[in-house]
Amino acid sequence: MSNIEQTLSIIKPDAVERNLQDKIKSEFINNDFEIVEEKKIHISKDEAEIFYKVHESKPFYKDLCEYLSSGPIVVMRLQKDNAVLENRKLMGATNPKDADDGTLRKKYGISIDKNSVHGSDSVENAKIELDFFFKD
Ligand code: IDP
Ligand code: MG
Repeated sequence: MSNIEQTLSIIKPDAVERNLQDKIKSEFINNDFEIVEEKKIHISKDEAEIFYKVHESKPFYKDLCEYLSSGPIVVMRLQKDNAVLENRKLMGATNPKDADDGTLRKKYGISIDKNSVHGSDSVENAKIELDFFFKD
């Protein structure tokens, strides 16, 4: 049975800065994701703090919010069968050093903070995160 889901993907500032957005977008398309909506934006630190609120208590929270608001990002509404899990698999581990060969973070990530992509971690969070960027 099919289980079509949507999930949020973000191409983070380190990847946009290196002009990797087309390469990363073709990885999604080649892996049968549909890019339903996308936009290139530059969010403020306040917006990043709301987006990453779940990490508020972490020691890296401030740096993380400064980083996500440090330059343009590309946000995408991705759709596929089991999109949330499939995107997490394609992204690879949080730390590019630990990511499997062939994953986006292994191929493009620089470090644990500059790891090139974000992906929602559950169907519930995907809804919240998609609403945050694509209110319609
Ligand atoms: P995820 O992006 O793989 O879901 P999370 O644990 O949700 O990982 O963390 C969100 C983001 O915070 C990561 O993508 C990474 O950029 C950053 N981050 C996570 N852990 C650390 C850390 O220990 N030091 C610095 N940055 C971190
Ligand atoms: Mg996460």
